[in-house]
This record gives sequence, C-alpha cells and structure tokens, in this order.
Amino acid sequence: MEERNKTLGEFIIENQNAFQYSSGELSRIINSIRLAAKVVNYKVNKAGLVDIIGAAGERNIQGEDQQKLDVYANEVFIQTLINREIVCGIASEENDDFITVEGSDKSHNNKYVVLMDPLDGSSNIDVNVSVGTIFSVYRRITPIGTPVTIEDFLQPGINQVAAGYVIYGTSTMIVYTTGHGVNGFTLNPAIGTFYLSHPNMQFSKDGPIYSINEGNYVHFPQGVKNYIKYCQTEEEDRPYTSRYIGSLVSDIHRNMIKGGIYIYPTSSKAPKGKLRLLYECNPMAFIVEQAGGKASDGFGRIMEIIPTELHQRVPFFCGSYNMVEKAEEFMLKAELSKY
Ligand code: AHM
Ligand code: MG
Repeated sequence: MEERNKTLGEFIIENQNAFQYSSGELSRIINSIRLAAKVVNYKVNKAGLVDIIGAAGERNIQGEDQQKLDVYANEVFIQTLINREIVCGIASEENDDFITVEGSDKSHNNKYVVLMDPLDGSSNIDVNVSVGTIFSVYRRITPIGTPVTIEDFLQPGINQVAAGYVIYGTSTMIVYTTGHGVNGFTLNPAIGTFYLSHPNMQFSKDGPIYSINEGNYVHFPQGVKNYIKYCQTEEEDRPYTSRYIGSLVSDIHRNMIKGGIYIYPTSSKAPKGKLRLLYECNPMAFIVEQAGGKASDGFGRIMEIIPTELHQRVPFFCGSYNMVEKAEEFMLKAELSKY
C-alpha cells in the first residue's frame, strides 16, 4: 500500500512489534486516544454554535447540561481509557490528584499510566483558534497487581514510552511518538479516519521563527531578553520572524513544520514558568527530541528533571536544535555575569 494512504489503525498494528515488551497494551492505549480525539474533535468543531444551542451552565434544547469544553474533553479521555481497562492510573492537568484505575474484577494488572492535558489553550476556543490535547505514557514503577502510587507518575520524561498531541485546527491531526520517530495523521472528517499524512516529522536544525509572549518582556530574565535581541538583529539568516498563537500545541506544531524555537520562560510574574512539566513539557520534549530538536529549561534537558509534584511548572525552551542551544548559551552567559 502507498505509505500516504495508510490509516492510523493500520500503522498502530504494523508498529506494535517494534516495542520491546509488546503485549498490545500500548497499541490499545493509542487506539483509545484516537477514539477520544474524534469525540472531542466533533464537540470542538461545534463550539461556535454554543450561543445558538445554549451557553455553558445552561440546559440545551435536548435538556442536556452544557459543559465547558475542557471539562468535557477531560471526561471523554478519562472515561475512554477507564472503560477499556488498559491503564492502571491517569493524571490530568484538570484534576488535583491522580486517578487509580482498577479492572472490573477489582484487579490492578495493567502496566501503564497516562498523563495528559485534555484541552490545552482552551481560552482560544472563544476566538476560533486551534487548541490541542497532549498525552504521555509511562510504564508503572510499582509492582503489577497493586494500586498505583504517586511514584508511578513522578517519573522523569526520559522514562516515557509514548507521547503525542492532537491538534484541533483547520485539520485535526494526531502526532505521536513511541521512541521511533514522529508521525502525523490527519483526520478525514467525512469518514472519521486518520491517515498518515506527515511520516517521520523532523525539525530543521535552524529555523526562521521565534515564538514567545513578548508582552511579558519586562518580566523576563536577562538571558531571554538578550536572546530576543539576538533574534531581532540583522545578520545572516536573522532577524527571525515572530509567531505566537498562545496555544502550545499549535505553536510547536507550526515550528516543527517550518523550523523555529518556542520559549515560555520564568518571569517575575511566574517565577517557575507557566507550563506544567508532566502534562505539557515532557510529552512535547519527547516529540521534539524524536524529531531531531531540543527541549530545555534554559540550562538543562527537560526530560532529565526529576519531578517532585504532579502540577510542577518549569520554564520551557524547545524546537530547532541549534536555536535552543543558542538560547541556552545566552541563559548561561547572563547567569554567569551575575557573579
Ligand atoms: P492552559 O493549560 O491553561 O491552557 O495554558 C497553557 C497555554 C499554552 O497553550 C500556551 O502556550 C500558553 O498557555 C500561553 O500563555 P500566555 O497567554 O501567558 O502566553
Ligand atoms: Mg495546558
């Protein structure tokens, strides 16, 4: 079959044997995410009609309660995974604590946990701008047969066995990695099937784009300010162009296709940064590295950070390898000049 006509379902089956410990569980997790993504996609596409069929908190004409879309997406992804009895635990950016999942026979025999941000950038929905789902899969650390504990979730990103995102954009796509490169699948909404549209996605080593919320400039650390000046200086391939959607999945997806760097630094307003290590940065870092890019907290590799809490925030620099390396140089130089 021609590579570009392959469906996500076919791709999952063909690649199942690439896993060292393959028992089909991971494939079933990706399949469940595929299903939940289609359900959420349907709802996200109808979001503009909400004023017509009823606003959040009201009852719609069918007598159903309207829900906020991020709450809805959270429930869809969690219930899809729970109903299929394929994970032993779930942690979500929407929930304060992790969820322990047991089988219908009350067993705890599954070996994977899923961490996710079910609808990132949801404030963009009101203005018809793309949003995304981000997910990350780890093998549990605690013994199979026992309920999961916090340890199973507080693993460094290097332990991820799979990570991906769904982008609900002009097209809806699933982009994911299981540690063997990054592949992107585009939904054909007419028949509800994802097709392999972006095989083996790669970041160019350098790129033309820098993405950062420059409105926060005065609050940024000196290294970031100096790097922004560098991006804007006329020399060789610079100045870079500035593109910032304010929707993490969309900004990184665009940079992966066109080449670029995304930065959400610490600031005097957000001293630890804004983005969450477990739900946003680690999965994106895994994808970015698998696509030949680099992901850093400004000084070191994101995926080597040992998490201490579920909702931990970190500064995030990711994208084209040489650009992130250059930003790190600026960070280090500014840091050293303090002494
Ligand atoms: P959220 O998880 O509350 O949706 O926030 C995460 C979003 C990212 O998608 C985006 O990159 C960032 O927040 C934008 O933040 P800001 O508006 O401060 O630039
Ligand atoms: Mg988020």
